[in-house]
Amino acid sequence: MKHVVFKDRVKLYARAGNGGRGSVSFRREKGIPKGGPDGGDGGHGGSVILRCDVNEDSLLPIYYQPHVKARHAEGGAGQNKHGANSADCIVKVAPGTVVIDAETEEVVGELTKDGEELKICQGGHGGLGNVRFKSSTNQAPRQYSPGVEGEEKVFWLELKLMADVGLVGYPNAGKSTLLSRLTNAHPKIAPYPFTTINPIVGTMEYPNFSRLKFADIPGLIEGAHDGVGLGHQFLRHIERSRFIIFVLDMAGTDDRNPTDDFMHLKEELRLHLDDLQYTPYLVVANKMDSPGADEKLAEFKTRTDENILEISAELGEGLEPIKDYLYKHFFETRKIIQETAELEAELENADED
Ligand SMILES: Nc1nc2c(ncn2[C@@H]2O[C@H](COP(=O)(O)OP(=O)(O)OP(=O)(O)O)[C@@H](O)[C@H]2O)c(=O)[nH]1
Ligand SMILES: [Mg+2]
Repeated sequence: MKHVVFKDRVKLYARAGNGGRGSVSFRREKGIPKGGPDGGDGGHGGSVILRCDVNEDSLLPIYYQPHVKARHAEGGAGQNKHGANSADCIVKVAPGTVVIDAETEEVVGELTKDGEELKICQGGHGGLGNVRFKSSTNQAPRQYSPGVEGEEKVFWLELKLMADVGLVGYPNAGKSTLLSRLTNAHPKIAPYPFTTINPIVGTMEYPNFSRLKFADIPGLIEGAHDGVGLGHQFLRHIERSRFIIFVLDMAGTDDRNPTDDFMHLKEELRLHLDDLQYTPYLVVANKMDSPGADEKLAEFKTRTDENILEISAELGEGLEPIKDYLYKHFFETRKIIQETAELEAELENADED
């Protein structure tokens, strides 16, 4: 079997810097025989901070370099010198990264917006120098405190792609072919199942420069919600899609029935996450150029009352209606909502006058 690396869930070992040790020192100057304590505090250790960066699109850099550390701070010194703080260690992550404490399995947070930060390991506080322990009864203290140790933790980072449209279908249905036709992406296309093993994102641009991001999600099969065919990993990506396109294989490759496929797919999504049944969707009948496709389409229409668009991704036929549908859904509906809101605001103002 092919060696498969899933880059959408990786481990991160993070360690913050220790605080510097407080100093024990006494003033020594000409003419001042018994100088008081002057040991400064230690510096503060750097923290480990994740920063969301839109230029990152995978967890691959972390997969290859899973250990991140902030440096330890410097100790304090005589003449009340504060030790230097150490810099934070900044780790760039892609938008859609979810951070999970590997020990407790708790979700610590997630980063979605460019520049957003999440502190995952707190740097240690600097220790106190002996000058801090001076009192009326203790004029020459020798006490100090060591710096606090920086936190050290292990995390799982999961990447949920954030796409406008997720392409969902059985293996071989032609999802990647469709992605390559609609967007700038160049996914691998082949006549065997599970060609796509990592989710891929492509961007479609309309003549007026409006853009939609598509995610090509690896083929789903029954039981995916239970982890069959690595289903869990893929279903996670669908959660974030604002719209779903079900791609059905009207050639019925491997003796499958596209109407049954459609019902299974919807059920898998619902079983994975109840809310997924409310994501708006479109059904496309792909491979309408193949023999027997018409009968399968007719069966679909008798067994369901879904609207279905007929296409041949391979021949690039029937794609305009998909683009138009999505344009209306994403841009015009939104515009109408906005215009209605503006109109209402205007009317309200008019009432007040
Ligand atoms: N006849 C015909 N074949 C198609 C069409 N679209 C895709 N195919 C073929 O179907 C096979 C599978 O296509 P892919 O795009 O790799 O399918 P996929 O859904 O991405 O498959 P996985 O990544 O394995 O889940 C390839 O051999 C394609 O050339 C179509 O419209 N008509
Ligand atoms: Mg594919």
